[in-house]
Amino acid sequence: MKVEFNASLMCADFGNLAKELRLLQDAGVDSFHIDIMDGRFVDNFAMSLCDLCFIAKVAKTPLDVHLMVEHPRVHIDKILQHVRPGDTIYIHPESEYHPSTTLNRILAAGMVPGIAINPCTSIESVYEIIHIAKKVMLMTVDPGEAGRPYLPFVEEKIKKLIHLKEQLGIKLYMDGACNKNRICSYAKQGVDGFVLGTSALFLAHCNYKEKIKELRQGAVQGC
Ligand code: S6P
Ligand code: MG
Repeated sequence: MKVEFNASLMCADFGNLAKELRLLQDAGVDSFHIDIMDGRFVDNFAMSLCDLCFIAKVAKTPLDVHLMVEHPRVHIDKILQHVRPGDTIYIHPESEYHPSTTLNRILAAGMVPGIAINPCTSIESVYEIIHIAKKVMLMTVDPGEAGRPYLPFVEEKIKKLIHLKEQLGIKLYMDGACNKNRICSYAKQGVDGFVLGTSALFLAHCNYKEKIKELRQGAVQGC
């Protein structure tokens, strides 16, 4: 099974965003990961609606919108106006009183509903909502910024979800500090995709095409 690579655009060169999108597309990334923040759920702003609107207009690659905002139900209609059918929208169940309502709105609009869960959120506390989500993205760092330290205690949760994913009918993704070694190891164990930020893709003088090829080989053959 092909491992998915989602390029975290908040790590790209915003002065040359159109060129970055072209290069990443040519390199064969599977989606553009768009981190939208409100400065409340996390202490940062990163990307917002104008960025999403521009990217959705020019990109051929599917979008992977990661909402790190309080009460996403308040903003979901604005987000849904800009994405294209089949794009994925992740909400954090920790940020919503009734996450099932918001996920069902995403589903009804023809998008793929996903949940992103913080390192300190247990599977047990989101188990019911996983039945609506098609994708679960495990944060392996505290969300808000690129380049944050990996939190090793999430490993137990990743293994539990790998074990449950078939039964739950979900795909499993990792976001945060996904470096080459972690990608090799977790792809082999059954994680379906990885968000690539400063740990694997947005490195100084990186040739995206060569790097994606190298990471794909590692995911299949091991490091
Ligand atoms: C930030 C956001 C992430 C980062 C990505 C950066 O919380 O949700 O998607 O952009 O994790 O990757 P890295 O390798 O710099 O940690
Ligand atoms: Mg993210």
